[in-house]
Amino acid sequence: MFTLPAPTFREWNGPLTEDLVRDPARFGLGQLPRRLQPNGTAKSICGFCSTGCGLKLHLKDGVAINATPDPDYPVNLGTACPKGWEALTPLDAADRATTPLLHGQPVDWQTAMNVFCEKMKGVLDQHGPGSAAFISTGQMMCEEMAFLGSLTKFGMGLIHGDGNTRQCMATAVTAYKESFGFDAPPFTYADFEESDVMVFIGANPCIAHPIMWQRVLRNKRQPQIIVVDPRTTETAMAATQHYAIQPKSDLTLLYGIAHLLIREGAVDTQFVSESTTGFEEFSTFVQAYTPESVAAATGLTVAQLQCFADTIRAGTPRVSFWWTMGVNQSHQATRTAQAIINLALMTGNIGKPGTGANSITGQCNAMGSRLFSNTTNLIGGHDFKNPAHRAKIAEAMGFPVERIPDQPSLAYDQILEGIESGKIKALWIIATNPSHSWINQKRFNNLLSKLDFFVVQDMYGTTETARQAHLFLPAAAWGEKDGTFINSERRIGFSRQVRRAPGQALSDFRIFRLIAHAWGLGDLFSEWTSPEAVFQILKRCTQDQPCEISGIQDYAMIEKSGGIQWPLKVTDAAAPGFATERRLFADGRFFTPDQRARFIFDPTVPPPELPDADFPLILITGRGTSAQWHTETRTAKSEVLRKLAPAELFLDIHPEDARQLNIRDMSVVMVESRRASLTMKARISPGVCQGQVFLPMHDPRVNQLTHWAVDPFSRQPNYKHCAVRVSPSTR
Ligand SMILES: Nc1nc2c(c(=O)[nH]1)N[C@H]1C(S)=C(S)[C@@H](COP(=O)(O)OP(=O)(O)OC[C@H]3O[C@@H](n4cnc5c(=O)[nH]c(N)nc54)[C@H](O)[C@@H]3O)O[C@H]1N2
Ligand SMILES: Nc1nc2c(c(=O)[nH]1)N[C@H]1C(S)=C(S)[C@@H](COP(=O)(O)OP(=O)(O)OC[C@H]3O[C@@H](n4cnc5c(=O)[nH]c(N)nc54)[C@H](O)[C@@H]3O)O[C@H]1N2
Ligand code: SF4
Ligand SMILES: [Mo]
Repeated sequence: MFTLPAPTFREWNGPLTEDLVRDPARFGLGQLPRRLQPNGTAKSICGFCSTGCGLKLHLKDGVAINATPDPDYPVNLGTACPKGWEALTPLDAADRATTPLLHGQPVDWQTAMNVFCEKMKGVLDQHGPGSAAFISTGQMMCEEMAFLGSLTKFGMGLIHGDGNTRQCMATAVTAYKESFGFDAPPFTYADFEESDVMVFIGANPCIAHPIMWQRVLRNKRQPQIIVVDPRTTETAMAATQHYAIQPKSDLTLLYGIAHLLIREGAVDTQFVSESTTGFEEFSTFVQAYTPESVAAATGLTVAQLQCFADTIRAGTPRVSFWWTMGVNQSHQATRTAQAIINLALMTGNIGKPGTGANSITGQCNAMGSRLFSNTTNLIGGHDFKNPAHRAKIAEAMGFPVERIPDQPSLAYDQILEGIESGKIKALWIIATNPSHSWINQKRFNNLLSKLDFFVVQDMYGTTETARQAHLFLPAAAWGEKDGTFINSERRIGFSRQVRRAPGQALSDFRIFRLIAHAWGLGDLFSEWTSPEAVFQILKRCTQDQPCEISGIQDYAMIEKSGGIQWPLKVTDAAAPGFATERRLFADGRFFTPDQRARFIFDPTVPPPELPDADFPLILITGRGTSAQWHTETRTAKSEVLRKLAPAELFLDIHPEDARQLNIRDMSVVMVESRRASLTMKARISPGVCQGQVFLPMHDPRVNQLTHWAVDPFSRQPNYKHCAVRVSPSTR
């Protein structure tokens, strides 16, 4: 039996469980928020989407009982979507996890730690450092992600760990890094208000980012709004131009628009020559993308292509480009994101108000995960393979440099393939629910059964993933812990504790601390005492990086400023009345070695699973309503949010396809892909094009249908394109 090492943290000076029972507050158990007026209000940042709205939490006897939008926060200016108003409700759900569970049975933390260390060490000792992996999330605080990534990789000796941001933002990360030299979304939300033309590609902000959409509505410049989406979404309906392209033909479309702009001399030649490389090769490359061939591939007319090009041509004031999952979740996702970047570069729409090639993020802290999770990048946007970077991080953290691995992690899909092939034997999943949200769900669930040891850490023990865990660790949730989030526009916000965690649930931060202690790494992590102490370590790790935040003193400064966008150096912060909001690339200099942005491109190829005679329709998946969040572990707990969403799963199908298939509105249909068959009701909707059907991702069954395919550069799954057939159900 594994025994706990001698205590190394000051606050733990006796056997773990006894201490927890005797003085639970020292572990954050049942702890009340400090520093707050017991019946006053506290400010925090919403823990759902990446908009990062400010909320006011109204306290009674020190505990939050109600949430309202913060009128003073610069992001949301007094508004919130239904999820923000209902932010506290999921915390009170009856199925909140209150104890660790071993094979479904409640155990105490001491037992949980014993099992964790014994099993993980057993796997690592027997099969080597590559045999255990973790999957993290964009829904924990920066400090927690950094702790997890550092504990596992610098402490426990793991090599592989990735996050659910692979499902979501990996494409934008790869595209920005290659094109700009750093993962650097350049915009601020003020750009929504300052554009003359906004181009939304594969994005449905009316549903997925409703408060960003409020910022669009505040634009007083009577902007043109272009939406590129195969479906007539709520956002497309609000647009001035909607291009309902053939799914996954975006790359062809964007090359075709570049072709037209070049042909017509509508290029910002000064910006291109001073600030970019590769334009000549790009010009030659797009010659093949003639309007006629592009019209045929995208399903648009030549006149539509011309109208699109005319609207964004250089010399048009202030064009901004915005993209989300319709782009990131594609078979040629990285190149598509870069084709958007290329349009912004060639028209000189970058670094100025109302411009930019702007990726909108998904989860509340996906941006934090991109910088601080220590998964694909070494913490702070560094490179595991670079010896100087390893030395710098070792010094910033006070760790021996030998502890920093010199190879990056496998990507999420490769970790799963490693489990399938028997190379990876132990998996630890934190704050994500892949048994619902990963592609080709049956394959995913089958491979889990190959694990020798499977740990899940979640606020509910009832999720599809948690129910399969050997060991389950109960986590405190948003509102029950302190830490920072980084929103879509690079704004660091402070999210604070306003509730007690239930039962024995501990914040993820505390769980990582407990594990560090149990593993015998207390000395190594002796500085990692609180989220705020870790924030100071993270500041050191960003020194001299494009994302440097050394000028942010502490949490109090973040709160006082209404959030602060990176970068903020000490010298920036010293300037009187320093700007908390900043746009990148105003000087036309990028983060590449020659300080120029790069035109990157590749020929277009067809999607991996095309419709055919057996499976003639294309299935698109995405967000359903603004009241539903992903796998709905949280949003389904709110009666209010449940009422705002459909009670059952509907397949959206075009009237003509329905007529041909003899399907009536609201009749039961069977939807089959090569992976699974499901029954549900059909909803006849002209909002989808003929030959396509749509399903929201929130139903636990939908990913049984999807196809396991990833972009070769970002390794992000292609959730939005697979072949299905639909028939009236005989049941
Ligand atoms: N209410 C709510 N809000 C959320 C979330 C949520 O679950 N619920 N999740 C958050 C997260 S993590 C994310 S990543 C974001 C996602 O935000 P979005 O990306 O805006 O949402 P999706 O619905 O996944 O996809 C956007 C659109 O892409 C379109 N699309 C599909 N295929 C293609 C294609 O080939 N080309 C083009 N141009 N478009 C295509 C779809 O029709 C869809 O309308 O939302 C965030 N906000
Ligand atoms: N078909 C299809 N599938 C998709 C997509 C799509 O468009 N179509 N989109 C993909 C995208 S963009 C994303 S981001 C993923 C999202 O997929 P997931 O990450 O699997 O979805 P969530 O439901 O957000 O899962 C978060 C989990 O963390 C738990 N949790 C919440 N807060 C905390 C906390 O503080 N600590 C701990 N330990 N646990 C916590 C929640 O209870 C929940 O179980 O789905 C992807 N899947
Ligand atoms: S828009 Fe996003 S951040 Fe704002 S309240 Fe809604 S879920 Fe929260
Ligand atoms: Mo996402």
